[in-house]
Amino acid sequence: MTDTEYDLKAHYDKQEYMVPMRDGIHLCTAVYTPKDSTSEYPFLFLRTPYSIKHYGEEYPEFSKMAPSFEFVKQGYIFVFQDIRGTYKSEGKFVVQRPIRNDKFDTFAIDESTDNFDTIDWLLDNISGHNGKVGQWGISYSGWTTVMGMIDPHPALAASSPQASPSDMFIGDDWHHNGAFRLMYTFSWMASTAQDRSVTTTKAVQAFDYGTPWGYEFFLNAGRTDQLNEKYFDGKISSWSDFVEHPDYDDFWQRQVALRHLENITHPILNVAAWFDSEDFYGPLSIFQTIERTTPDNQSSIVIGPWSHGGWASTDGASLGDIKFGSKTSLFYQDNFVFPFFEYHLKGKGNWNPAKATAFETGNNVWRNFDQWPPKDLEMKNLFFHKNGLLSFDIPDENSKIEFDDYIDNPNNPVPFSTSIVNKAGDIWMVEDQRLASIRPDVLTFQSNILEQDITIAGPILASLFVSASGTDADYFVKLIDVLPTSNDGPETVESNEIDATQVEMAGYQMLLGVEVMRAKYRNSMSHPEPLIPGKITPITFNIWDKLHTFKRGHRIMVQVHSSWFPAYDRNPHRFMNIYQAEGPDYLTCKHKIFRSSEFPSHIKLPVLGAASSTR
Ligand code: PG9
Repeated sequence: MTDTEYDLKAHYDKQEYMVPMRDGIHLCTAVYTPKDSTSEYPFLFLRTPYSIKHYGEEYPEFSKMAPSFEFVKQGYIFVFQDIRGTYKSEGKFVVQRPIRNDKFDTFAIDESTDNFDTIDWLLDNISGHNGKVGQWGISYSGWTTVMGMIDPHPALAASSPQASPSDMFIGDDWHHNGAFRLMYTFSWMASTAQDRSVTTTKAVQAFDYGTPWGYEFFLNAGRTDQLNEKYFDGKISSWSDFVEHPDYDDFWQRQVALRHLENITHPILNVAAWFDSEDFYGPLSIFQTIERTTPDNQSSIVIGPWSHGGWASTDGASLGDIKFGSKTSLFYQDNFVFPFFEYHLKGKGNWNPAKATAFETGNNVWRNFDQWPPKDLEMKNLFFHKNGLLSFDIPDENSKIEFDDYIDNPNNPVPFSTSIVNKAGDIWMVEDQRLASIRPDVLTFQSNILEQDITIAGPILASLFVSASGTDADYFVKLIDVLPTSNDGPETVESNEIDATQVEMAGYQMLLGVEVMRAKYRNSMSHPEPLIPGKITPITFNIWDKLHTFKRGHRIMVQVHSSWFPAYDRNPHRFMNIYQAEGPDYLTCKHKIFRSSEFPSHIKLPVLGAASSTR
């Protein structure tokens, strides 16, 4: 039998149940049980707000059942549930419902109690199980997996949260360092968060943007705080909740999953992707929090060169124009997620992973580390210099007039991608930055041609000294790997980088990492402070982790700019509630980025010593 011939109905029975929760609400739950009754099987559980999709007697494609086909072949009891308030489940949907305040209130509910109550019900009502439950899910379902890890049911034997957000104000779907991710949040809310009055099996009608070009749509969309009324007849109450909380207040802090991750002692497999445009901060911070709070944990992380969920939806051999030399998703499926659950739920095979396994882009190899970030890192400063040079030498000019400047016009913001789209996707996370480099509102610094490989492993920090003519501003910092051009000399060019099929890659500026800081949050996300026009101000922030080798013959590039639209909303350059900004509020702003010995703007690279990992 080949994978494509597999007949799910011949191997699995299906039942759909309305499972009661402790407050009397029922959640729609589909259970697929192996027909083979000679063995007992563990549950593999997934909870989603996006619909279990196949209701009644309908079966999904077998490839949609599990993290890989191997699970289906080996036999599990697959359980899928619409979470509270979504699709066929009763109750009210609350986007990322916070953990209940009072854990002693026996009727208080949240996603963690719904998780617990469902597992309890499954154990009592489904026959043929072995008493063990594994839970997994990507993104929102990764987050519900994390909720299940909080005060877990004793039968929960293994959890794999994959690309789960952890903090929606700091670094996941809705905001990064307080800057609002306009395009993504709008499309997500339009499809997932519309208030409903009755249970349904149908998705809402796709939103009609009236143009394929999101840049144009959002430039003309109007005040962010009025978009719910304007486009959705006020039916997205979460949009209104969001815009009523422009700063990092209790509304946002109560949703932070990390606050509840204590004593997580059961086995955990965290999964993250280097080029995840939605949730990279989440899985990394979840892993790191468990490391900190639970010294005797059984948690590990695998980080691959994928887009959001790409390890389950692609073979992982490439992303956009970038090739990774092997099918990295299949490597992960066969060596991580399948053995993890087989071992912990069935006692089969072995599970003894490194604490962190990460794919090194640039060199295209998997590496094992006994901690993340690895030991033996040397933080090396890469300074901005005149004429767009980036160098490890500290600038020697001791002058306040050593700076580069640009004017950001919010009515002509820097586009986040060259694609004409109104939903972002992920390819922009590795997109060629050449078109950004030539814009006058983007500053570009690049190193000389590297004479030897430089491998970085861990968090990259941006440290800017800026002044602005306005009272608020955004600063985006991008780290880029510049591939050799034929002018760089044949001896510096790896033969597999510029070949007949990849000529366009010569000089390619591959985006590697990017982050923004909304300047009013530079000292506190909860207590914004204006910039003082013209005053030199330090702004530092994390542009998060990478494992990457800049190869000999390449250059390292950094770009700095002040808009990236419509991935992020525009900063009006006025200290105000940006959700209320409209036409005349948007001012052009002159930005200066300083590069003297007194104000040495730079990025800090975590340079890896040779002996810190195994391959
Ligand atoms: N990144 C999406 C999400 C996760 C959690 C909350 C809201 C959105 C997702 O892909 O599910």
